[in-house]
Amino acid sequence: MGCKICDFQKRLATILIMGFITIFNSCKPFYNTVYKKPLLVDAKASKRVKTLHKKLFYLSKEGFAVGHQDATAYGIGWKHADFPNLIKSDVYDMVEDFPAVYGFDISGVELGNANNIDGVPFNTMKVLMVDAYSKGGIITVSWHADNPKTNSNSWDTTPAVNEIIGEGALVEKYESWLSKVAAFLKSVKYKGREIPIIFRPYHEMNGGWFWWGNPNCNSIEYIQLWRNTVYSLRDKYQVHNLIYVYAPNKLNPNDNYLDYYPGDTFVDVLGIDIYDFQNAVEYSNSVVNDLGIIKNIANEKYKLYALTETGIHKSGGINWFTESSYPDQNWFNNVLYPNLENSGISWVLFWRNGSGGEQYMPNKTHKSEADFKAFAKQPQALFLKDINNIKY
Ligand code: BMA
Repeated sequence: MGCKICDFQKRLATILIMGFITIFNSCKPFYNTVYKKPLLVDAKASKRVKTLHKKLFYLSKEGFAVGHQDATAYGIGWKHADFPNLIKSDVYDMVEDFPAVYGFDISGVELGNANNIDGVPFNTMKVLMVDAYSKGGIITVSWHADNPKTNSNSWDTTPAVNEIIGEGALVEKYESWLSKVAAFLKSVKYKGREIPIIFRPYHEMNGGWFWWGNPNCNSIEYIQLWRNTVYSLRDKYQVHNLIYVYAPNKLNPNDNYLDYYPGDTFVDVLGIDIYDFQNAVEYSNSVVNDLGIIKNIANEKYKLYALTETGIHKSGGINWFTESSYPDQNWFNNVLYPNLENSGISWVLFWRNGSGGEQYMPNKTHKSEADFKAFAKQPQALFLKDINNIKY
């Protein structure tokens, strides 16, 4: 016959040990000597934002998260049609895993439109964002805002910034646009709370193709616009689920990365957009050079950094991936991976697989499918399952 008192003592001991383990785990400090407390733009950033920032930090020690713009919104030959029964993705079709980063663009939200510039309904976008977040995915949002002066699109380079800052005539109008941006970003909720979003507005400002870019807006105006946007979103509309990314386009010889930089207290992550215009050598040089510069700045400022847009591009909207003179079928392994390996970036985002000649990610049966599958197996290329396995 067993000793009841001994049994009781054993059970008590087990309960105490479990209790200690729980207390010990929950007391594990969020910050430590490796991951020091960052200076986030938003001092009131949600716990989820802080956790996302920490996740981006730790994953950059293992490799880089692989992202795709509009990953689940549409792809080659399909469009969120089967939604919500099926979440589809060109990446998943090739590698049986989702991207780790999901990009979305909120162009049109400022006008109260139902669909974004590429025909993605904002309601669908929200569900796709929440689905991605619930699976452990990272969400990033860009904003091809219309030109507030002309009401034409972002590529209308009529100067507008000086009218939406300071005493400008369109300040109120722009403020109402920001209120709609804020309302949308705050409305994306999972289990009742806002999901964390990496927000990358006013990108590629060192290029001349957007109304907020050089020379359509000078750096003083740009910085004011950026800061005002933060003041509105963060302070006026109390949006606390954002990580802010500053992302110029690839640096031309006379560009200084920090030319338009809004300041350390207004930027969380340093980004850059670099495309391969069918010149792998030039592309590699830019990636190595620009990421090298950003890495130094980021280390100095204790910030994260990322390759916020990339892919092979051909002006004129011809689908480069289906052309006979395709540049390098093994571009992902021959050109991209060697440049990104050990670069220290937190993520890379491939631009969208749209119709009408814009395809930056292969899809099933694409001539680079095998190459992409091999890329996905590279140790530092992290997809959704990989980032879910990282402890932080
Ligand atoms: C740009 C292009 C456009 C698109 C916009 C927003 O880079 O791809 O065709 O409308 O992004 O996604």
